[in-house]
This record gives sequence, structure tokens and C-alpha cells, in this order.
Amino acid sequence: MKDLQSWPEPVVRVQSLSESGLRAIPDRYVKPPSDRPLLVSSPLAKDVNIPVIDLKGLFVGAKVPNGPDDPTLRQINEACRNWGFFQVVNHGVDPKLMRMMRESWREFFHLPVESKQLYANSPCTYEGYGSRLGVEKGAVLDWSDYYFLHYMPECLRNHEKWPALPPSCRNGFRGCREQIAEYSKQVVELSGRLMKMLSLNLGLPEDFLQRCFGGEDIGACLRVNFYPKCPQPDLTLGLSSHSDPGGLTLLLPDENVPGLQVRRGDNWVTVNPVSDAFIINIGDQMQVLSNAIYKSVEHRVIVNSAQERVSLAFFYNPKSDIPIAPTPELVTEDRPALYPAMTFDEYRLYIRTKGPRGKSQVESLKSARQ
Ligand SMILES: O=C(O)CCC(=O)C(=O)O
Repeated sequence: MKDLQSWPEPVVRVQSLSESGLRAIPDRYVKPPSDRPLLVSSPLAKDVNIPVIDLKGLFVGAKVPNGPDDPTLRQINEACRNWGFFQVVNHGVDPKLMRMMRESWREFFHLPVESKQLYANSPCTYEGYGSRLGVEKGAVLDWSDYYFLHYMPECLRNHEKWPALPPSCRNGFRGCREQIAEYSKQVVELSGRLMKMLSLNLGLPEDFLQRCFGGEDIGACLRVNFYPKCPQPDLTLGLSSHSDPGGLTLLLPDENVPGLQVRRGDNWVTVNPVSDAFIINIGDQMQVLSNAIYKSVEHRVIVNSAQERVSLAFFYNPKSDIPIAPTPELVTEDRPALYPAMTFDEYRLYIRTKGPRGKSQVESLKSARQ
């Protein structure tokens, strides 16, 4: 924990670098050749996209009417098993609010640097305006800035740590903080519905996974990623390959600029965002709870020289101090428990210290056990 008191080197805002007009990126953003993206995708990869699933009519009130035999639930089950990623449309979150949030955050990142500096973060909680993940001195960095804030549990919700700017009033919202609160409320509701669908698909009672996450006391936080234009996008990444440490991620991507790539075997598939959809992915805690029936899949972000990109990643996590272990109902003689129990507080220290490192954390737990 001592390591997480302060950043090991002076923080450089990637957006300032980008806006300085440099032609070559500094060495510390240059990835080793094996990690660099191939920016021309094969004709085959162009036709591949993660599954797109329509949730219309799936819920009547809080209930899934047809249970696990529902065709939409089956599609979700397939996507969780085969991709770890899918997009959802007709998900119940107000599309106007989604677009407004994206625009407000774009405005935030275009504020003068002094206004953003008021919210500069430290690795202790990561809350606020940041430019790196991980505290290892000399690490190769990613080409992005971000803003991280807590929504749940309520005791961690501190509006002073949310940006008050941009002040613009839109559609009845008095400012950025009100928008964040309403957006988060709606995304938490959608997450709760997804948790029910995943529980049913795993053959468990509807409220099972939610109870494992701590019932009402879950953790939820938002990371808004800002990827400035990059003069040498073939040498770097906006966000290095990683799997998400938490439970579920609900990503609102940029509507115009693709960038998210999902691992598929030895290839990377670039996701084509569908209008007003959320991209959902399974995190490591869900992999552990499901005893690897569902997999958290590696993903990364590529950048480009022509357009900036913004994305909002909402992380729905277990309560941070309860042990998460493979669900006994999903442990059999053929499929023994693959992971030891660990709290999410213990688990997320790895990424907070080392930064994004593929699937190394969850894989190392598995090998320690076998
Ligand atoms: O920007 C994106 O599309 C993905 C962001 C992401 O993977 C993350 O924030 O963990």
C-alpha cells in the first residue's frame, strides 16, 4: 500500500503532448514490437463483430418472464461463453442521457488544463483526473488520460471528487454531477438485470450472483477514457491489453471512432460500435465465481492520428471486502475449483500497482491452485 501513495514520476498529460504538435511520440509510449497493433485489418477480421443482442421485452418489471429457455438469454449465454463480450440494444438506459454524458465528458477533457488539474488523482484511490495506471517506475505508458470516480458503495460517493465542470445545463440537468448521478443510477439498474440473466444462464437462482456480490452493497465506479490523436499510432496503444478485474463492465464507446479490440485466439477483433448500444464484458470476478465457465477476455485500445476518442467504462463490482470464490454449485469432480477465495480489495491491488498486464493475474491464480 505504501507504493500507492504517489506517482513514481512527474505526471505528463497525454492530451498536452498531443496538442503540442509533436511528430514523434516520446520513447516511454513506444511499445515493444510484439505489443504493437497491426493497423491494417485482414478482410476477414473486418466482417467479424462481437454479438449484438436486443434486450427488448426481456424484462417485465424486474423479472425475466421466460426463464433460461428464452432465446435472448440463450444468445447471452453463448456470448458469455464464446466471446466474453457482447453489445446490447434496447437496454433501458435513456439514449439521450448516454449521448449527453459522452458530450459532457468530451467538453471536460477540452477544458483548460488548470481546470482539470484541480481534480488530479493519486494512485491511493485513483479518483480524479489521471494519466497512468500502475506505479512501476520506468513503465511504458499508454496513450490516454482518464477520469475515475466512485458511485457505489454510497459511503465512497463523494461529489466533491466528481467534476463540477462543464457547467452546461442540458435537458433539465443542472450540471455534470447531476448527469453522472442519473446515468450511474440507470446503468446500475441495467447491471442488476444482467446479473439476473447470467445467474439463470448458469443454472442458478435469479438473485444468486447479486447475493455473491454483496446484495445492495456492491461497488460501482466509472472510468472515462480520453484518447488524444496520436502521431504514431502504429507504435503505441491507447490502453494496453488487460482483462477487467471486476464483475461486469458496461462500456459506452465513442459513437464515431472505433478503437476497442477484443482478443479472439491469436487475433484482435476491432469492435464496430452499434448506435446507442452498450458493450458488455465479463470481468475476472465473474470468471472466478463461474469457475471459468464464463471468461474475462483480454482487450486493448488502438489510437489514430486523425481523431480523438472518448469512452465511458462503468465497472460493476462485488463489495470490496467479501471473499469471492468459485460457486460450489459450479464445482464438480470434473471441474474442481480453479481459484482460491480472495476479496476484490486484495485482487485489484495488482492492476493498481502493475498497470494493465493481459490476463496474467487471473491466470496466475489458476496455476497456483493446480
Ligand atoms: O475505451 C475502450 O473502448 C475500452 C476501455 C477499457 O477497456 C477500460 O476502460 O478498461
